[in-house]
Amino acid sequence: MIFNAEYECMEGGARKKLQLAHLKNLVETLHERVPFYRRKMDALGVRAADIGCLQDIEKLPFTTKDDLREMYPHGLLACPKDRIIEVHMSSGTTGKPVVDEYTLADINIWREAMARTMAAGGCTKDDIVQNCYGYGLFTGGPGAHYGALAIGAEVLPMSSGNTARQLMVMQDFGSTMLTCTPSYALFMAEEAADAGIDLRGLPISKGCFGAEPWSENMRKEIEKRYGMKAYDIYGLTEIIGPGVSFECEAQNGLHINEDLFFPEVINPETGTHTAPGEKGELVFTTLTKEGTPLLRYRTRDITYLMEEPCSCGRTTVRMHRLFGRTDDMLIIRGVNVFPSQIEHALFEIEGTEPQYVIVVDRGATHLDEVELQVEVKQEFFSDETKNLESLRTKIQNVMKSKLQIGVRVKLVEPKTIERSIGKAKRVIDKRQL
Ligand code: DLL
Repeated sequence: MIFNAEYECMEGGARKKLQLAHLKNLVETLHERVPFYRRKMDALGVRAADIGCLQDIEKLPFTTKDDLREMYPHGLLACPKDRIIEVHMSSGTTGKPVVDEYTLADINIWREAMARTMAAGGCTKDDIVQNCYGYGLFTGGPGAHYGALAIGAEVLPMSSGNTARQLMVMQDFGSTMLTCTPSYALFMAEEAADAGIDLRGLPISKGCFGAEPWSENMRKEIEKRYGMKAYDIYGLTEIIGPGVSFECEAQNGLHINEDLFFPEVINPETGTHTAPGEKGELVFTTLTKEGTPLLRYRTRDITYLMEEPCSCGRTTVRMHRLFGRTDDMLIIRGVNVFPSQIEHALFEIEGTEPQYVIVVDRGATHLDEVELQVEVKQEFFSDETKNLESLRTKIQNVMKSKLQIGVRVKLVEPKTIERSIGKAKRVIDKRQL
C-alpha cells in the first residue's frame, strides 16, 4: 500500500523543485544558527545564494561521524533547546555516541517516514504489529512504534529479548506483522522450533527487518520459517532512525524518502559523485529537520542509486540493498573483503545454517589469518566424518574462488554461535591494527 501518494508518486520535476527550496532554506538556517556549519561554509565561501540547482550541493561541506562526536552532545543543535522533545543515540563501538535531537515537527517527519515504510511492507490499520526492535536510546523500537501508530495499526511494544514471552504473545494475540533485526527474527524462529511452535500456522504474515546487514538467502530463510514476506528497511540515527528507505512489494531496491532526505553517492576517496549505477558511499542531507539537521552526512554505507521507474508506482529513487560499510571492510593480506560477501557465498552452499562468525587474527608469521566458523546441520555430525570433511573443503574452495583469499573453515554444531537479540556481531578482529 502507498501511504502518501502525493509525495511518494510525485512527478520528478516537482520533487526536484521542492528539494531545492528545502535545501536553500537549510543552508540559510545552518549558517545562521549553527556555528560549526557557519565556519565550514565560510571556509569554502559558500552561502544559500550560491545554490541555484541541486547539483550545487557539491559546493557544500560534508559532515562526518567524527564531526558529530566532536560536537557531542548539543553542538549541532539548530533550534532553541526547549523545543527538543525526544533524544536518541547510537553508541557504535568506540568514542562518544552520535546524537539525534528531535522537535515535535521532527517526530512527525519520523512518523510519516515510518508509516510509508511499514505501509510498503503491507501494514494496514487492521494489523497487529509485534515490535521487537529495542526500545530506549536505539531508534528501532520507537521508530516502528510511531509508524504503526500513524497507520492506525495495533502495536505490541515488546522490545527485544525474552524470547519465550515473545512467542507466547505472538500466538495469544495473533500478531500479523513482525518488526525486529533479521538476526533476532531467525533466533526467535529457532526457539519456536525447539518449543514445537509452528510459526507457519500462525497469522504472522509479513515483517520489516533492518538495522544490520542481511543477505537474500537470510531473507529466504526468514520467509520460509515464518511463512511470511520479509522486507528490508534502512535508516540511521543521525538522519532520523529507521524510515530513510524501504522496500516495496517489488523488492528491487529500497525507495528513499527523498522529499525528506536527499541522497548522493560519492567516491569515498575523492568525495566526488560516482557515475550513475556505480557503487560508492551514501551521503544524506536532511531536508526538513529542525533539531539536528545534517548537511551531506557521510554514512559510510556502500550502495548505488537506481533511477529506473519501479513497478509499484512510486517515483522515488531507490538504493540497492547495502553492500557493506566503508569501515567494516576487512583488508586481509591486502585484499578488500566485506563480511557480506562471505555471507553471500556461504549461503549458496547446501548444508550450512545461517549462523557464522569471522575471526581475523595474525598468526606466528604475522600474516592475516581468517577463520570462518559456520554452523552446519546436526546430521553432519552424526554421519561419517568424511561428509563433514568434504563440506569443510567445499566451503574453503568456494571462499578461495569468490574472495581470492584462503580461509580456515571450522564447522560447528547448531546453536554454538552466540545469538543476538539486537544487531548481530559477525566479525571478531583480533589484530592490533
Ligand atoms: O539501525 C536504524 C534502524 C533501526 C534501521 C531499525 C532499520 C531498522 P543505527 O543504530 O544508527 O540506526 O545504525 C545505522 O546500521 O548506517 C547501516 O550501516 C546499518 N543498517 C541499518 N539498516 C540496515 C539495513 C539503525 N537494512 C547503521 N541493511 C547504518 C544493512 C543496515 N545495514
